[in-house]
Amino acid sequence: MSERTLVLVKPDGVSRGLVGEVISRIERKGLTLVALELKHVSKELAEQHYAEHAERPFFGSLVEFITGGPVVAIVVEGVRAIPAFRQLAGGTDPVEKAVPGSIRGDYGTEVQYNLVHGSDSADSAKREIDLWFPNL
Ligand code: FUP
Repeated sequence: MSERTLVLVKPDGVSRGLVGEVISRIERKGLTLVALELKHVSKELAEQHYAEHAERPFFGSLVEFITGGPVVAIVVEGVRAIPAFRQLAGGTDPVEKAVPGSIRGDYGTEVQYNLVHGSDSADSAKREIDLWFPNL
């Protein structure tokens, strides 16, 4: 069963020139790009995207980071696309959780600067795709 997920290459991934690398890994996995946009993220969009973390101590700095430079937002489609991209991304902490071979495990060291986002469930994917691509 095909499904869609929202992928973000965060400002650190864009500024480090890793957009092509992330897209390449998505394509090599057998997933398809459905929509793609380079976006400057408003504070409002960032706060909505990370609403589940609103009460966490890192929320302010996370919103500041994600609005601090352009982000590449991508809708990715394919069989088991949601867990498949989470596998490509690796765990949230690039050193403690993400293994080498994953995007975060290969390129990251700090939790906040973990390069990519991928929806974590079907409900989140729907909510996030509606938020980032309202016309899709
Ligand atoms: P993930 O689903 O792997 O992107 O991770 P979470 O939804 O748990 O966290 C969202 C983002 O919050 C992470 F990508 C980075 C940031 N974060 C921190 O900055 N510090 C933390 O302790 C946990 C998460």
